[in-house]
Amino acid sequence: MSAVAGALATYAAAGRERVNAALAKRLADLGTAPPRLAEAMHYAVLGDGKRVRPLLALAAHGAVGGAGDGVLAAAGAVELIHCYSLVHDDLPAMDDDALRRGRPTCHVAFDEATAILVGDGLQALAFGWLAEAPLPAETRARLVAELAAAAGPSGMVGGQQADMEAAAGPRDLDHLRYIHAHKTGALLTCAVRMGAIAGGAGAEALTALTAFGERIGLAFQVADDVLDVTADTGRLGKTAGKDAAQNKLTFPALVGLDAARTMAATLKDEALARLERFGEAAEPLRQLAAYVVERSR
Ligand code: GRG
Repeated sequence: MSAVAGALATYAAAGRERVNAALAKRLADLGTAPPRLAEAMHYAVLGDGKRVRPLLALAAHGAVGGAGDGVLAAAGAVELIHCYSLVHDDLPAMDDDALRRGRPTCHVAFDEATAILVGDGLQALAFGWLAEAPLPAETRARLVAELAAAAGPSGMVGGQQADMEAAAGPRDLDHLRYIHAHKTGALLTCAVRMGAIAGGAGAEALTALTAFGERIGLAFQVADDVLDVTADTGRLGKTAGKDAAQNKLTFPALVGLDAARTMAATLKDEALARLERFGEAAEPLRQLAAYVVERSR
C-alpha cells in the first residue's frame, strides 16, 4: 500500500468508527417504535456502508479548522438520508433490487411496507438529529435547510424522478449530468457543505468547498457507472451490470468506458484545484477525492 493510501485507510477507519458509533447511539433509543420497525431501521443503517458522505463531512470540517463533536450530527444525518434513499431505491416500484451492502435489501429481509416506513423513519430521524445537535441555533437551522434542499424535490428526490423517466427522455450528456448532479451529487455536495458549516466556514471557503463537492459528487457517480460495468456483484455488494440490463442512461453508455474514466479523473483534478487555499488541513479531502474515483466498490 502506498503512503497516501495508507494515510487514507487510517483516516477513514477512524472516521468510520466515530460515525458508526454515533449512528448506533442515535438508533439505540427509538422510543416507542414497534420492534420490527426499529430492527429494520438498524438493518438499513448499520450494515457495511462505505460512509463516504460522513467522511466528506468530517474532512470538510477539518479543512476549515472545525473542532468538537457537533459535526457528528451533520455526518450522521446525511448518512441517514443516504440509507433511506438506498432502501427506497431498492423497492420493487423503483430499482427492484435484492442485494445491498452484501446482503438482502431491506424489503427482502423484512417486507415492502416496513421498508417504506424505514425510509420515512430515517428521514425524520435525520432532521431531528440536526435540530438537537450541540451547535449554535443558527448553525442548526442552516444545517436543516441545507439537508432539506439537497434531499428534496430540487435535489436527490428530483434526480431520482428524472432517472426513472430517463428511458423516455433525451439521451444526451446534459440530461445525464442533470440526473447525476441531483440524484447523487446533491447529497455528496451537501455532506461537504454541512461539515464546513458546522466548522464555522466563511463565505469564500464555503464557495470553494461547494465547487469541490459538486465535482466530486459527479465524479462519484461516473465512477459508479464504470464500476457497474467493470466490477462483479461479490465485490460491489450490490447487483452489477444492472444499468445495461435496464438500458439506463449512464456515462459509459453515452461516451464509452475510457472516456467515462477520463471524465472522472478530470473532475477529480478540477475538484482538487479548489482545495489549494486550505493547505495541509485539506489533505483528508484530497485523499477522499482520489478514493471516490479510484475505488473498487
Ligand atoms: C429513492 C429518493 C430516492 C433516491 C434514490 C441514492 C439513490 C437515489 C439511488 C441509488 C441508486 C444508485 C446505485 C446510485 C448510484 C450512486 C450511489 C448513491 C451509490 C450508493 O452509494 P454508496 O456507494 O453506497 O456510497 P454505500 O452502501 O457504500 O453507502
